[in-house]
Amino acid sequence: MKIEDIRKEKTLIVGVQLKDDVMDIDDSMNELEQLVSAAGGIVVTRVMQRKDSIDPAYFIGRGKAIEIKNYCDELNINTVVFNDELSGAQLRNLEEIIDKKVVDRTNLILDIFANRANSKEGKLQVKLAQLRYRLPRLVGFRQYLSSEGGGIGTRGPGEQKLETDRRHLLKEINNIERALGEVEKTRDIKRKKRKNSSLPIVALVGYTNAGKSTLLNKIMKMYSDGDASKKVFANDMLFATLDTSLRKAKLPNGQLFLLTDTVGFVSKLPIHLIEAFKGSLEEIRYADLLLHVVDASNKNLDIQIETTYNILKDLQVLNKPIITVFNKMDKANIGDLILDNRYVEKKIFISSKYSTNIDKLLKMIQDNLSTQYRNVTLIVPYDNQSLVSYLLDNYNFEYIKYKENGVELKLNINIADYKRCSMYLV
Ligand SMILES: Nc1nc2c(ncn2[C@@H]2O[C@H](COP(=O)(O)OP(=O)(O)OP(=O)(O)O)[C@@H](O)[C@H]2O)c(=O)[nH]1
Ligand SMILES: [Mg+2]
Repeated sequence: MKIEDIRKEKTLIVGVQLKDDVMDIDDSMNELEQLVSAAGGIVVTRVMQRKDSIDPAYFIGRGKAIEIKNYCDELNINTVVFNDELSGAQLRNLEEIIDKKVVDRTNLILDIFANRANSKEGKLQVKLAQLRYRLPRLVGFRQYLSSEGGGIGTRGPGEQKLETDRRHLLKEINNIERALGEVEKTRDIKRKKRKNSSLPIVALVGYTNAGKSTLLNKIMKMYSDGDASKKVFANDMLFATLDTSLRKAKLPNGQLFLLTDTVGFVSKLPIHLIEAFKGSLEEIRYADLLLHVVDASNKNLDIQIETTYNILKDLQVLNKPIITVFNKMDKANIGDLILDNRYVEKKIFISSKYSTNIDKLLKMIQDNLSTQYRNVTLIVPYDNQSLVSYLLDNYNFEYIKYKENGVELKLNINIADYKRCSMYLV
């Protein structure tokens, strides 16, 4: 163990492999270990069990639970993390036998989100998800919320004040829902403004750690329209990005577009979180094109692709054009990739880190957006200054000439604006 690891919360992780599980248990437990580390813990040991079905009372077998208790005592571990969501009864029964803090996968993910949320909206969304998760589990939680332990699974905005009383919880859920409604109104206004500016929106989506934020930063570095210094946070940890961010960039043909980064997905993403984040994930709904970023070096990429698609389906955005962007090709072998995946249609292989094929990707974005754009020459009369300034704000021009009868402009214009300007076409 490294010195900086000594202060980290020591955990034991538990996983069950059922017959029809698609993901190999070792890979699944590796991912859980990364999640624990994202929550600030360290995994001391893992316990796995193959089973035909889940035990309704203990999730694992009762004997296994006793075994876990013994490990914890021997290795001085205070936190046990399960790779699945547990019911209130299971939580309570397990805590009784193991006599340590028991955290399930859902609570672990909620905990990471609670730590990472930055914006007011993000914090509210996570808190709402936490309260909804805790509501049917009040009994299981009372024990360690009131203990001094704290740590993984107990964090969150205002957790000290978190009353375990049901009625109080319901009231709080209500308040947060109302506050979120207010925030959403402001976002709607922002979105309307954005829609009015009618720049096409390209959204980065995909599994956590696929490289979405790295790609956004790279595109901004190479194709930004103006300030390229506003980097988004990218890091080798799960859920580095929680807040949606939006940047303006420029296609090779000069056309401006908006690029948005979104929260990454993970398998078994808690339903409460998807629900709570639907608001900000809605940004994806307004996109004209989705870039599905895939970590090509991950051997479970087909499961990751499937997970992403299931969430996109949930968000009802599968009708949009999608380009599958196989990222991290510097670490992957093209021959190993599953290219006939039924979800993959348009595809490109890139490395965000080493800037490989970013230019080709931009060309591809351009081609996929351009069906909605036309190359035109306009002469706008001088008495329609507002249209001229609107066009100046939102487009790049091949040229601008000031003529006797008005301003002559050559540009790629979107269909909506094309209609608006049709009387000025040359
Ligand atoms: N080798 C290699 N590493 C990459 C590449 N692109 C990104 N990475 C690394 O992958 C890790 C995750 O990158 P992020 O950009 O934070 O991933 P993300 O998809 O935004 O992740 P979340 O925000 O957690 O959803 C970082 O350590 C990056 O440096 C690449 O092309 N090659
Ligand atoms: Mg990110």
